[in-house]
Amino acid sequence: MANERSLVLVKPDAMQRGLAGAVLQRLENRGLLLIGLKLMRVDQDLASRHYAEHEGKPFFAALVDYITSSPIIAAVFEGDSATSAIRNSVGVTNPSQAAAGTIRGDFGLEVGRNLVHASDSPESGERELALFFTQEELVQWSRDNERWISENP
Ligand code: IDP
Ligand code: MG
Repeated sequence: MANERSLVLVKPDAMQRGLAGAVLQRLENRGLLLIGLKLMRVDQDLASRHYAEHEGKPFFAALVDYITSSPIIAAVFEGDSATSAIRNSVGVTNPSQAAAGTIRGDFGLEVGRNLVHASDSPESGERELALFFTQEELVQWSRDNERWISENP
């Protein structure tokens, strides 16, 4: 799907460890277009809505505690195949299994401290970004060097 949009969260552990810049830089470096960015706290209500699919699972309470425990950075990236590109850069859910070179594989060890959230489908991306951003907060812009990032900009 052309011009997919994906929600990325720099989770509390990455914030506490001073890794926000490193996380965002890896996605920016790939050529994904940043169209939304904010530093914020996630409250219980937002956490429950964002992670609704995990309600009832054994780790749900710990997950809500984790995501609400410190400020996070919410970001929206746009691009062709943005969802899979970002998920590949993020690595698999459990950092101990994540490939070296991925964010989780390079910076994490445990599933409950896996540094970053990334939408798992274009549909999830649209649902999730609407929880974190208003339409007015998303910035439509284009880069002067787009043709050096995309063959068909
Ligand atoms: P994802 O973040 O790679 O998409 P999901 O399966 O959607 O992974 O799980 C959402 C989040 O819930 C994970 O990123 C992780 O923080 C947490 N989580 C998932 N599975 C476990 C678990 O088995 N124990 C503790 N936390 C978990
Ligand atoms: Mg997920």
